[in-house]
Amino acid sequence: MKKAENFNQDIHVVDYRLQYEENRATAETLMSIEGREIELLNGPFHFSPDPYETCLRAKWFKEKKISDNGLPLPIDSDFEGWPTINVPSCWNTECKDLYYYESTALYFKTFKYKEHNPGERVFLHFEGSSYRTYVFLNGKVIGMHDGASTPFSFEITDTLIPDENRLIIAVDASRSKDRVPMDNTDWFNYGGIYRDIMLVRTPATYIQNFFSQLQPHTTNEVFASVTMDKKINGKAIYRITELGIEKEIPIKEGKGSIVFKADLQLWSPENPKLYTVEISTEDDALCENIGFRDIQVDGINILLNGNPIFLKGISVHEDHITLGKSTNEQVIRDTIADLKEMHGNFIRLAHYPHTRLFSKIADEIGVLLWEEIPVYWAINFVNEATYTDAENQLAELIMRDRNRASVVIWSVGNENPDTDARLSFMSSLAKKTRELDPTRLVSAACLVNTTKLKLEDRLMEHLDIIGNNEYYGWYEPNFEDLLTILNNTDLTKPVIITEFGGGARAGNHGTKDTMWTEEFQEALYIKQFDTLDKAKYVRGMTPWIFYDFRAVRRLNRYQEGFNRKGLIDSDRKTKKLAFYVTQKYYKTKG
Ligand code: GCB
Repeated sequence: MKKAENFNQDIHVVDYRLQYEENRATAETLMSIEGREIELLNGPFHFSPDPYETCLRAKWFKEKKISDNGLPLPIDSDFEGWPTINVPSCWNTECKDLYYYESTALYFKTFKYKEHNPGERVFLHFEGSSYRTYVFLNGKVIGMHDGASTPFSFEITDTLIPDENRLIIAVDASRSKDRVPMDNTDWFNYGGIYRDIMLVRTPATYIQNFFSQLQPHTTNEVFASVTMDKKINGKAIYRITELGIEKEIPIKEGKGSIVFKADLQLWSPENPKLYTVEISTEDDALCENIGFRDIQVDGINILLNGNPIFLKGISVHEDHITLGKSTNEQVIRDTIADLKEMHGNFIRLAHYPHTRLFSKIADEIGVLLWEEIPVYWAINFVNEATYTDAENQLAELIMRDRNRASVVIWSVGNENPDTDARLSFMSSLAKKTRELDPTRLVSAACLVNTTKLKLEDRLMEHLDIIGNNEYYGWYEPNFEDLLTILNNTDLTKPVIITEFGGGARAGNHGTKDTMWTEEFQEALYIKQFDTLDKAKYVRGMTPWIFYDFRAVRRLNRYQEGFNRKGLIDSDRKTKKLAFYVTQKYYKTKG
C-alpha cells in the first residue's frame, strides 16, 4: 500500500510563506478583460477561517481526496465539510462572528470546466481580494498577489482538468506596518474575495491590453497603443465603426501605437458620449466603450475640453452597511444619483481603488472621478518592498481604468507627513503615474503647514493639482486660521480641497454650537464655503464625506464604530442638513 504523505513535516518551518511567493501576480501579468468571454466563478465557496495558516504550513493544497480509512486528507482539513460563503462578499458582514476577523481564511470550490480548444489559454482572474491572496488549483501552487483593491490574473491553462477542478484560495486580511495601507487607517479593514472571480479565455497569442484616449492637449487627435502578451511582429486593427474609422497599428516586438485625427463628439458630464472601440489582431479581439475628452491645467485653472471647470465634488468610501466593501451596480447608480441631486459633477473615490464598475458607470452617466491608491498617512516610506507594492497597486489601477473618460485625476496618496523618505517615495509614484498615463492629472491630498499657516508641502512641486485636507471648525477649532492660510498661500497651480467636514449623528438636533448635531455640521459647511470662495486658486472640493462609514477607531457615543462626517447617514437614505447646504452651494457655483 502507498505510504500516506506526512502533512505535518513542515510544521516547524518559520518562513513557510516564502515558498508561495515565487509566482507573484503584478501589473506586468495583468490582462485586459474588456470585451472578453468570461466565466464567473462567483457563488458559494466552502469557507473556513484559518488564523494559524495551517493550510499554508501543512500544504493542505496537496490534498489527497480520501485517506485509507475514508477521511479527507490532510487530516486537519475538510474542504467539502465546511459551510459555504457567497463570493463576492466580505466575511465581516456575511458571518456575524467574523466581524472583527483580520487574519487568513480559506475558500474552496470545485468547478467543471468546458475544455479549451487546442492553443486556447485560460486565466483565473480576480477583481479584488484582501490583502494577500494565495491560489492553489488541483494540488498545485498557482501564485499569490498583494494589494486589496486591484485586479490580478494567473494563467492556469496547463493545470485545468476536463472534469472536476479543485480550487483553494487563502486570503490574508491582516494589517501590517509594511503594507499599503499600513495598520492604521480610518476605515474598516474588510476581508475576503469581495469582487468578481472568473475564468478568462484567450487565444495562444493575445492582446494583453490597449490604451486609447485623446493626445494630451488636443480635442481631435486620438492615440491608440497595444501590448501583446509576446514579443511578436504583426499588426492590429483599430475600429470605431460609428465614425467609419479603421486604422492599422503596426506591432513590433509585441508593441505598437498610432496617432490619428478624428472628428469626435467630446465626452463631458453634460454629454457623456461613448464610442464602441474595437481592437483586433489575427487571433484576438477586444472591445470597449470609450469616451474622449481632454483634461489639463492652465495656471490655477482646470480645463475640461479647453473650458475652465469647477469640480463640485464629494469624497466617497467603498463601504456599505450590509455589503461592506463589496458593492453592486445599484449602489453605484444610487451614489451617482445622490451626487446629481446635490448638483455635483465630481467624486473622489477615497482612499484606494474602488471597483472597476464605478468608473464604467461614471463614464456612462457623466461624472468626473479622482482615483487613489492607499498610500495613506505614515506608511513605511523607507521600505523598498512597501514601495514596490505601492507602485504595483498604482500600475494595476492605471492599467484597469486608463480608458475611462470619467477618470481625470490619479492620486498618489493622502495626508502623508512631509519627510525626505516620503518625498522620494511619492515623487517616484508621481513620475511613474506620468509614464503609465500622460493624459491625466496627478495629485495627492496634502496637509496644511500648521506652523506657518500655509498650504506648503515639498510634494506639491511634483503634482499637477494640489489636493488639500483641512479640518478648520472641527479638529482645528480656530476657524479664522483658514482665511489666514488661504491669504498666506500664493500658488500657481489649482487646489482641490480634498477634505473638510465635521461629524453629525443623523437625527441629532441642537444648536449650531453643539458638536455632533446636524446644525453644527451645517454651520461648519456654510463657513467653509464662504471662506474657500475667497481663494481663487481653489478650483474644486470634495468634502468629507458622502455617507457615514465604518471606522473601528471611532468610539464615542455618537460614532459607535462609524465615522459620522457623512452628509448622508450610513443607511444611504437619511440626508443631513449639510447635504442641502452643499446642494444649494453647488447649484449656484459656476
Ligand atoms: C482625514 C483622512 C480621512 C479621515 C478623516 C477624518 O484627514 O484623510 O481618511 O477619515 O480625516 O474623518 O478624520
